[in-house]
Amino acid sequence: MQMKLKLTVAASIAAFAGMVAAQDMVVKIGHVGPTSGGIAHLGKDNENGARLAIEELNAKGVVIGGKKVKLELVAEDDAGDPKQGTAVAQKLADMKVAGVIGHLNSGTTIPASKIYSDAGIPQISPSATNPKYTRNGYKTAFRVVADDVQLGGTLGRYAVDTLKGKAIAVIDDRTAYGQGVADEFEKAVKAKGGKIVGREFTTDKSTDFSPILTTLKGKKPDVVFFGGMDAVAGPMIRQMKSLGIAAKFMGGDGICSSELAKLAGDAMADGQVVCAEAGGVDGNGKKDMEAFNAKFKAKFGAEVQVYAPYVYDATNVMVKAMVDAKSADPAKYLPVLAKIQYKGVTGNISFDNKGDIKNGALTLYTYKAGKRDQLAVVR
Ligand code: ABU
Repeated sequence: MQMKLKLTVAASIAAFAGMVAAQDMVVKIGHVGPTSGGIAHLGKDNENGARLAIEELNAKGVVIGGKKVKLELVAEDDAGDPKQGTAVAQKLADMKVAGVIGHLNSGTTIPASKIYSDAGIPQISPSATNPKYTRNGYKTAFRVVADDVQLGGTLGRYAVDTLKGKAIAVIDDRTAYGQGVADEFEKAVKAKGGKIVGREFTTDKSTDFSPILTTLKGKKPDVVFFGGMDAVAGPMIRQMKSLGIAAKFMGGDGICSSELAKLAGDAMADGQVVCAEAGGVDGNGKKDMEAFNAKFKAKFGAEVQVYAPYVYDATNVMVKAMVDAKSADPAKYLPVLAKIQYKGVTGNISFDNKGDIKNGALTLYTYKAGKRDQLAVVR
């Protein structure tokens, strides 16, 4: 009899808990990146940054406007393709997600930003660096990393001042990111009095670079800059070695991944590659970033590629804005997001009136023994 009573009480408690859980407000947050195709490793890295943030927030418990909230990640794949990017953006807008973290590529982020703006949905890109993203006047567009003007400019000055490049060649993949960062690099090299000996083009899906590398070889470059992503840069470094081009190889954040060392294999000499991540921390901030990297590796069994910590922070920033605004309604939390002050694993985050991060940093890296090796954090 007593046992039966105990079971009935336990069942009632479970039913009540279920009722409470059922009443939790669900807030959907979209994440978009290329989780298929040549840079799927980067897309998954970003997506896992969002997943980690949302799991931790749900475990801690999020209350918005007095209501317990369950955050739900809606993870979408745009394959790095502008058309698929806008299709996925429209799907998220139709689903009325409360906000979007993404996309990863500038070429998808920029066209998608119009759709989010029209729908009034806040968007934070953790990695798209083409300046145009925040120059369209969309109040919904935010970015937690530096842009290509800063990236290309810093790398161009580094090529002339520090690497002492005398004959600098430039290649880009004709994407919004690759071409943009290469143009900024070239501008900075010329402003420093450096010499550009050649400019060649490829695509973000190419695998054979022999024709353009052979043309550049004749110009005897001591530095080759590539505007594009690691999946193309790795084989390009291999083919440079096969052709006997012993130049330094530079690139922006798109090549600056953990994966690049594997993609280039033994063709990459220690110190040969110099690249820059469009963010970074120094001093005491390094401990938090290292702790994040260790936690990420323990959970997903993979090194951070580039931007997982920026996605993690972007997700936390968006949810903090909802909590502070006491509402997940985009119209209500958007003005709070625009004025947010947040200290994350990637440093302090606040936005200027365009939606760009204030006082954004860059981290210059090289590779030694197949691992990224930090050279400097610059602002
Ligand atoms: N920023 C490098 C990778 C993403 C992009 O801007 O296309």
